[in-house]
Amino acid sequence: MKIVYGSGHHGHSGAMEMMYNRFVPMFEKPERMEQILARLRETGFGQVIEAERHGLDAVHRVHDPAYVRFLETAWDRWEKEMGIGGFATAYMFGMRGMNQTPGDSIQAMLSCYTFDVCVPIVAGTWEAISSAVDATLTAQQLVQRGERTAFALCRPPGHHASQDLAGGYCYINNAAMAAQAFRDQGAARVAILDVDYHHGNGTQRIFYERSDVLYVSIHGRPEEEYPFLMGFAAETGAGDGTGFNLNLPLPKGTAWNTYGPAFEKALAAVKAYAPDVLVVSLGADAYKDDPVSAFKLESEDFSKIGSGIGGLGLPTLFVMEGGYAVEALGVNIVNTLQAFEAASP
Ligand code: SP5
Ligand code: ZN
Repeated sequence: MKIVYGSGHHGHSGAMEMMYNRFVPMFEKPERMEQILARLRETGFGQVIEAERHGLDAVHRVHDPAYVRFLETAWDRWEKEMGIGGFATAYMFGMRGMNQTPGDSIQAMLSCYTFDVCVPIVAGTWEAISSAVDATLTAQQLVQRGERTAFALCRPPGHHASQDLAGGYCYINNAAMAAQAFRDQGAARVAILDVDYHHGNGTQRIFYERSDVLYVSIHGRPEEEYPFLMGFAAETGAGDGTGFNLNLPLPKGTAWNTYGPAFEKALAAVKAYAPDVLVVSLGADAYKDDPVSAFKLESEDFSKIGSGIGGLGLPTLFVMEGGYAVEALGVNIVNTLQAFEAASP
């Protein structure tokens, strides 16, 4: 399996995030990639290649160009307008039901284009975002040109980001962009299977009214887990997209005995849709020791996820999402990919 590494991510680091009652160093940090690369070297699995440069055309197919421009210029605007360093983050968010002027200031833009306090912007953020886009599109091209599979190993992740909103460590929705690229290059139907512990509210939003991209997600129940406002089972799509969004929320403490049956349902939904290609939003934060989540999957359970996906026999693009138990992250990701290959028909 070719693994396309977005190596330009290192400068996206050093910021803090809110953990309900205190500021902590961001969980979504460069060491995550190092751990996965180390495990790949240790096991000899896969062939790591560099991402090729791509422009922003594919990004603009799923994101508002003005939003993308904001991401690109936010750090410079912050430094110039605020005259301080640190990291750019919103001070307030949209005020529902009250008149407001979007404005052209960095504060107004942060308020308009972000939805939570987990998307800090530093000097290296845009380079990291572009690097993840390049890795994803390079891997997408490999599958488009006939490889059975490829893995985009990159950060920042993407599944919380929608057309014009960043949140949950995510700025550009890499998986959604890849799904759209497959559609634009001839696939009639694309399925996205999101096994990150969190609901991919951004991906759901992007494809909610469409029947040409199926979104299936297994995640912590929104009643008790981030992103709290979306990810309910009743959200099944709208308009043309009715019936093409499947949320499988599970309670805190979920281990394989509960996860397994939901995973089977997810696989069955993908199979029934009969897509031309599958995009997997691959997060490993359902792991038992993950610091931001509450499922109880073991490292061996990631092998079950990989073999279940491999058994579908579809051209499959894996795109990296979350996973913050850094010591185990390499093992969990590589277990998934190895089992996928072993189970592939
Ligand atoms: C891509 C991705 O995985 N984004 C996740 C963003 C989650 N941010 C909110 C985290 C909530 C922290 N929960 C703390 C639980 C403490 N045990
Ligand atoms: Zn997650």
